[in-house]
Amino acid sequence: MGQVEQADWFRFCTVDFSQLDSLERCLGEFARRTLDGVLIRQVYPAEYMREISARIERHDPPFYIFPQTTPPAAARKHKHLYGITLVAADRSLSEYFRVAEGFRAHCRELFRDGVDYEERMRHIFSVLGGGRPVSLPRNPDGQGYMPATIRILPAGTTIDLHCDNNLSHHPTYAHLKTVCDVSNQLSFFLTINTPGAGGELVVYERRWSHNDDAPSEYVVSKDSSMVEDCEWISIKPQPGDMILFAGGRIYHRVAAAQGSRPRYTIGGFLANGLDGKALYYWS
Ligand SMILES: O=C(O)CCC(=O)C(=O)O
Repeated sequence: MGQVEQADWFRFCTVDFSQLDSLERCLGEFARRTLDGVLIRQVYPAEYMREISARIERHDPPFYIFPQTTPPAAARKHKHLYGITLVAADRSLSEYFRVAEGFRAHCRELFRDGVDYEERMRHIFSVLGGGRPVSLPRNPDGQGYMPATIRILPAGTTIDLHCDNNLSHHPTYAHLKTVCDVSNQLSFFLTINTPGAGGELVVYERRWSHNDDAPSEYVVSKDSSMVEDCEWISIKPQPGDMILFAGGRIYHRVAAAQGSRPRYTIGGFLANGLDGKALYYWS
């Protein structure tokens, strides 16, 4: 089945950052499943994103690169992250929490002359959550989780088909599951740079079901045959735009980037605290 422009299976709205208040409490709609995604335009000016792209290109500040590559510049040819995700980290999580602390400092430095990235995300989530507090989860030792990762996709690379509810099967999610409802997590990312062509977020009509995963099995990417008969929509946010969508239960992928400029995004996940009050974000 082909692409559809508007779909009743993907309820989506687009607003300008200056109209953010019109999204007040929209997280309730995500919870009731009457909303599947929002695109917030110009969360940062496109011009500022060009400056942030140039810094990422220069590896300034010197973020931790995953996977580790020697020399660091060799990573450029391949898909890689600045920072590390919970599912990529080793089970002890000592590396994860160490990298998280460095990432937060580097991220503040990356946005040093604009609005701080974490501050802006927390503000947006708080408005969307009707004024609820927004926190970074912390482990029992008080160490903070990764607030986001920067995803770098050079030409030809993709993020394959997946559904983020599957991530919580990974053993490294054990503590996070005691803090927030990871089975209804939302995905968000801010686009820093778009490649010349490609790099769209493709969302499918297919919804996640427990039966899709072998019991408690985490898989990096799902077989594309799962969506071959499904309708789909592709979305290409522009630099400075942020998207938040129900990536926990909607199958999605990122199409191959093309051209000489890589695709840069920064993002993570958002979920309701089990106490019913706070919202939590992590990567
Ligand atoms: O484009 C990105 O940064 C990641 C998109 C994605 O697959 C996700 O948010 O789960």
